[in-house]
Amino acid sequence: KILVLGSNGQIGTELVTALRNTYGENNVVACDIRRPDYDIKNSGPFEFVNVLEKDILNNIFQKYKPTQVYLLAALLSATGEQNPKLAWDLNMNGLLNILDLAITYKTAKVYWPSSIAVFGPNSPKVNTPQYCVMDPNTVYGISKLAGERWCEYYNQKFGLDVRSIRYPGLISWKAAPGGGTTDYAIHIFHDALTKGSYASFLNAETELPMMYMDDAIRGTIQLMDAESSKISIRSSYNFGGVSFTPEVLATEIKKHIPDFNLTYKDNDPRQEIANSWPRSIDDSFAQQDWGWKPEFDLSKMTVDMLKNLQNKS
Ligand code: VAH
Repeated sequence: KILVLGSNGQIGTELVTALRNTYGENNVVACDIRRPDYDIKNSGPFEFVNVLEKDILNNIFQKYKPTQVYLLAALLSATGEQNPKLAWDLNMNGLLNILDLAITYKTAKVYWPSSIAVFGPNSPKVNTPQYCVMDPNTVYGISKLAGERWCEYYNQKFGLDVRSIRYPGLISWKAAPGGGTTDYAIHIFHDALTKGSYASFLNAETELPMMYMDDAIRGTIQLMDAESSKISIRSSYNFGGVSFTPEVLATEIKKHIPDFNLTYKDNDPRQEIANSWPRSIDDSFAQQDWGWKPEFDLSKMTVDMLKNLQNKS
């Protein structure tokens, strides 16, 4: 059995579907603190799980004896800044609970997402390398950097096969985003279609590393399927897709919606978070170790987002 904890989130929603397509619906157990409210087709097994309740978690491991566990439950950057102690508690103790139970129940593989949020103001901004100064100044980033250290520790000390990717901002249409700084790049598409305009909370020059969800899901499964001997990074892999600013994204959208109008809101706290992050990522380790290669550039992503959002509404 495969457990996906945080199955209702932006990544979890799509990862559950992808894993069920590969391993069979009844072999992937969706776990979250609330039932999926989006998709009645998601009829596979579901468990109410709070990753901070170790006794409930222990019962779930006991019941399913999972061969793989994906821990996606977390508070993201913007929400985390509104609730720092909860963000630290959930992101950190949730991970430690899973790492311990994976050892106890001899789980073959564990997946845990990190983020470009582990980089900070003094990290190199362009083509940020796998190894460099990392001074994250959001609780989310601090928890992800600490989490990476713990993952590598459990691999080295206990031989746990835990794998991780530093996701850039992820763009998708199936599930709503959850409190991230990069979410402007999702809302802009919804508003372009429904209102013909969007007011961005990040300024025109804010270039951030982004990736289409299809690429992120494919890369995640590619990493999990790779031979363990090929995995040279046990903290978390840099992962690059495409970098752009709100201005560049709006220009791309205008190719399809010519009178789309982008405006800017200032004084949003997310601007400060975005300013601390890289503009682009060097993911040569992922390319070399397990053959990573993105498929969606900005133009292909824009076409796919607009097409699917139009069909969805
Ligand atoms: C966030 N979408 O904005 C997440 C992600 C790199 C960004 O970690 O917090």
